[in-house]
Amino acid sequence: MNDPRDDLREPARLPPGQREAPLRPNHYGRVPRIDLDSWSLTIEGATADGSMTRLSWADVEALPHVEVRADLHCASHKSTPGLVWGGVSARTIIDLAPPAPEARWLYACAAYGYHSNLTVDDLLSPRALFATHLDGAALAPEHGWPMRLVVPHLYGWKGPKWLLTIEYLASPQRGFWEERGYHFTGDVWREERYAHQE
Ligand SMILES: Nc1nc2c(c(=O)[nH]1)N[C@H]1C(S)=C(S)[C@@H](COP(=O)(O)O)O[C@H]1N2
Ligand SMILES: [Mo]
Repeated sequence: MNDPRDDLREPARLPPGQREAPLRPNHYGRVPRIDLDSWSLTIEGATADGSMTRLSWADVEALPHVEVRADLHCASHKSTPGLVWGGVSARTIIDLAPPAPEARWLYACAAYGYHSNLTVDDLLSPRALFATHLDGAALAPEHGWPMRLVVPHLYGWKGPKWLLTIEYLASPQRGFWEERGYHFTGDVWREERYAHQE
C-alpha cells in the first residue's frame, strides 16, 4: 500500500520538512480544568437521524480500547516519533453516531473554543483515534486529558486536546488555525501546511 493512511503500521520515515524533537506541550491558551463526572463527548450537527449523542466517561470506558503507534507532527516542523496512543478508534465513534450522507465534513471542538476542521474520511482512517492514553498512562492534563483526537496523517493542529464535541457539517468550513492561514486539509505526507498552497 502506498498511502500511509491505509496502513495500520506506522510509517517508517518522517514526512517532508520535519525534524525529530521530544514531546513538549504545545497549545493556545490555558490547560482547562475538567471534571470527569460532568464531562461528556457530544456528537451533533448533521447526524444521520438528526439526533445528538452524548457519551459519558463511563460510556467511553465501555467501548473497545485500541492502541495505535503514531508520530506527532507539528506544522512548526517538529515531529515526535514512536508515541503509543490508546483510546477508542474513531470508526467506533462514527458507527455509534453516524453522519447524514451529505455531511462529509466536521468540526472537532475543544475547551475554550479551539476547533479544527476535518473530513469524515479523515476519521475513517483506521489509525484515527479518540485518545485517552499516551504510552500506557492516562493523558497528562497538558497533553489533553481526558480525551484528544489523534489523526496520524494530519498535522498536530488538526487534533484538538481536551476534545468535547464532534459537529458534522453539510458543507466545508474552516477551523481555528485554518481560518488563520493554515491549510484546509493539512496532510503531513503532502506537506499541506499553509492555506496559500490550496
Ligand atoms: N485544544 C487544543 N488542542 C491542540 C492545540 C491547541 O492549541 N489547543 N494545539 C495543537 C497543536 S498545534 C499540536 S502540534 C498538538 C501538540 O500536542 P502536545 O501538546 O501534546 O505536544 O496539539 C494540538 N491540539
Ligand atoms: Mo502544532
